[in-house]
Amino acid sequence: MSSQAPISVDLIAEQNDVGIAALESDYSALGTQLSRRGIDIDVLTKAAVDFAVAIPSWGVGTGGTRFARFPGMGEPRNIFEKLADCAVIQQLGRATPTVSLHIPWDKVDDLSELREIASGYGLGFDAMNSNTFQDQDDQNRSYKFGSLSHTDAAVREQAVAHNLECIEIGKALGSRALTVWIGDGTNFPGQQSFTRSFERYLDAMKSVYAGVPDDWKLFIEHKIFEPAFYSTVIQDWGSNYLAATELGPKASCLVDLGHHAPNVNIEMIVARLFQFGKLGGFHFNDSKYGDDDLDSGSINPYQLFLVFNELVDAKRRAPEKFDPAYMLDQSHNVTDPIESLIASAIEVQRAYVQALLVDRTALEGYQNENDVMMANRTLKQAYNTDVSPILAMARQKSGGAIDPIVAYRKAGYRADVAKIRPASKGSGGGIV
Ligand SMILES: [Mn+2]
Repeated sequence: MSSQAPISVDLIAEQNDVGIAALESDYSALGTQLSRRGIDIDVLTKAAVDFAVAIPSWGVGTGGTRFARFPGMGEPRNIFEKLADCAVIQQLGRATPTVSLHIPWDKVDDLSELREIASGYGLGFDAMNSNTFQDQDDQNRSYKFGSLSHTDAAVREQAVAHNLECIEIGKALGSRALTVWIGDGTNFPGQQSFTRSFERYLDAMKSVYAGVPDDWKLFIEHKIFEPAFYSTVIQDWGSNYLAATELGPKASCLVDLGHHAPNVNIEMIVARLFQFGKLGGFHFNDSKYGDDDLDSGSINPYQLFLVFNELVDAKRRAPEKFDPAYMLDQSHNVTDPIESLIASAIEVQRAYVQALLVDRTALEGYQNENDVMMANRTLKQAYNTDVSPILAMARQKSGGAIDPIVAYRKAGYRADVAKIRPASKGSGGGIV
C-alpha cells in the first residue's frame, strides 16, 4: 500500500491469521478440481490480482431516491474525506486502485495537493465526470431544458465550457478520460424535435471532442430514461454508437448496466460495440426494474457473468483492441457505502474470473455443431464454479483482507470517522 494506510496493517494481519488455514484448504481443493479441467488456479489468481475497477467518488456518500435521502454515520464531507474512504476500500479489497471524480462536486482549489494526497493513499484518478444535469450556484444559465442539446446556443456553450474545464482538471490529476452523460430529453411528445436536439448535441460535442487530448478517451453514456421520461437525447446504444462514430476515434460508448430497459440483452450490446470498435467502458451496478443503482451482482450475477463472458471472448479475439474502462456506479441508500463498494468490486472481479473458466475451444465446437445443451452447459459449468477462494487468495497475496467486510467492521473505521464528521441532515430527493 502507501505511506498512509487508514486501517491498521496489524489488524488486517491478525484477521488473516484467523482465516488463512481454511482459505488454504479451500484453495487447494478448488485447485485440484480445476486442474482436472486443465486449468491452473495460480494463473486465475494472478488475473484476479491484476483486475481493477474504479470507485466513483460519489459512491462513498449515502445516496438517495427521488423521495428522500437518509444520511449514514460519518459521511465524507469533501473529496479529501471521500479519498480516505476510497483508500479503505482499496486497502482491504485490493481491486479498486483508482477513483473517478465528479465535477463540480469534487472541485478543489489546489489540484496538486489532491493528487499528492491520493498518491499517498496509493490511489490514482480514473475518468472525469462532468455534470450538466443540475444547476450550480455560480452558473449563469439553467439546464432545466437541456444542456449540450439546449435550444439556446449560450446554454450549449456553457455546457461545452464546463466539459473542457473537466478535461483541464483531469490533466492536472493524471486522468485520461472524460465521461459525458446528459440528462437532456423531453417529458412530453412534441416538446422538442428528436432530430434537431440530436443535431445540436452533436454540434456541441464536436467542441468538447476538439478539447480531448490525443491520449485521452471520451466516453459517451446512454440512458433510456430519467430525468426525462418521454425521450432522452442519448437514449440507447444505437444513438450512442451514432454519436461516437460521428465524433471520431477518441469517442466510444459507455455501458451503464442500469441504463437499459428491463430484460434487454446487455451482453449482446457489449459484443456488438466491441466488434465495431466502440466499446469504451462500463458503469457496473445491478437493477430489478430500472436504473436502480443497486450493488453489482446483488440481483442478477448471471448477467454480470455473461457480460464478462463477452469481454473475455473479445480480448481473446482482438487483444490489441481490448481496453475497456471499468467503473462502479451505484447509489447506496441502506448500507454502509464502503461495505457496498468492497462487496461490489468483489462481485465484478468474481464475474471476470468465472468468465476466464469458460472452455472456449469446447464452446466454439459446440456452437459449430449446434449442440445447444452442451454449449449452454459449458457456460453454466464456469458460472457455477465458486471462485471465492481465488478472490480471497488474491486479496491476501496483495496485502488485503481475506474477509474485507469483517476486517472493516473489526477496525471500527465508521465509528471513528463519525466522531470527526458531523451527521448531515436528511433531505429531499436527489439521486443521480
Ligand atoms: Mn452511470
